Amino acid sequence: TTGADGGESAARPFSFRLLATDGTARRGEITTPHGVVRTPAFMPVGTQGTVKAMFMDDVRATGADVVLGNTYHLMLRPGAERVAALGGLHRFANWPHTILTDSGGFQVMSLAQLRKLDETGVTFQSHIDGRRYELTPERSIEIQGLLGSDIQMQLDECVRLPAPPAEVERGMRLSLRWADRSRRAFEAMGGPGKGQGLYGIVQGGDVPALRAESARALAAMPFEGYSVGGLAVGEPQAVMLAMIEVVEPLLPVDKPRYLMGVGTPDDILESVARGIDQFDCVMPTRAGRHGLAYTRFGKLNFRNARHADDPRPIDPESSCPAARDYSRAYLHHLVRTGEALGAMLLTWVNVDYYQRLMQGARDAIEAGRYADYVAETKDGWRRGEG
Ligand code: PRF
Repeated sequence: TTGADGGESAARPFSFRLLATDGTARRGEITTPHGVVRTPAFMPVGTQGTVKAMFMDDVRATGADVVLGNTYHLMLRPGAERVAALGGLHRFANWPHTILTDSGGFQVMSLAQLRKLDETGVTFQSHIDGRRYELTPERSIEIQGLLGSDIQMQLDECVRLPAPPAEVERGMRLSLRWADRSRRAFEAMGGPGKGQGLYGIVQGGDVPALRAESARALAAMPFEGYSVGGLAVGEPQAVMLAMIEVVEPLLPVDKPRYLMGVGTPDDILESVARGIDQFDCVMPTRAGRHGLAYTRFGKLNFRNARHADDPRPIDPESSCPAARDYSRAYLHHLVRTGEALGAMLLTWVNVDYYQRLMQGARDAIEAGRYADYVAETKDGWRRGEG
């Protein structure tokens, strides 16, 4: 059937194909009702149905195959039922390609007031108008279905680190019970029939035995993919990478793995080396709005006066107009004056750089030279512009 947004439904069910490996690094392809996602993939964050300060056409042109939306924000405003009545999130946001939604629990715990978490789910007060809401595994799946997202997440509890192991264990076990309820709800609401995918989320903090137990239990359940949650929440990078190394061999090889909320370009390169296929992070978009550019020469802070008289573009060889067609002096001026265009251009530069980074990773894995790619890329950041 063809949906209101022109997307094919059951005709193109969720699937994952592994195309090449290089050590533990993987090159693959996720197919969803709204297109093909080349992995390893970076998914720009579009919390409110917008990748902040960018046109969707430009997001697409950087090479993004999928963007992320947030259950928490969209359920509060404009409301999931309203988005559904308007034809779903793809049409609402003018993004006809793949959409992944997070389940809301993580955002409730970081943004909402008066939160109460129990076996049933989480109740909270809206940070917008103070109204009370309840988010259960079932309601989260219902909302993600109303939004029409192609890749959905189970409701989970992410325990911030450092935390006592007993607290990490409680959150991990609760997340496993919610995984089961989320799966039942997803099937009852017809998700698989619409070709959508549901991912289970591995928790277990920085405790290897809890990580392993979580990964094993989820792998025994029928999910289309597996997320690794509860990382990049205050622990050192070495701990995050060690936890990935614990869970990676326990997850099904024929399903995609998504590391939630990560990360810096360095985090991404190191995690791809350890078998992660999907990433999202506010870093490129948020940094862009704060005057920071990610480039192949490393980070550039456009608040810094050293750019004030520099007539060079960020990168004359870039295919991104924002990096190629505007002088550094002008970008510095826009950032210093707080002009909207400064945020727009630097967000574009960063989203483009992250997509170049991922394209490079995909090409290198196919060519069996991923380790060299990582070394060369890091060398570029270190060298700067010579
Ligand atoms: N769970 C969910 N979303 C998330 C996380 C998580 O643990 C993280 C942790 N880095 C980011 N986003 N549902």
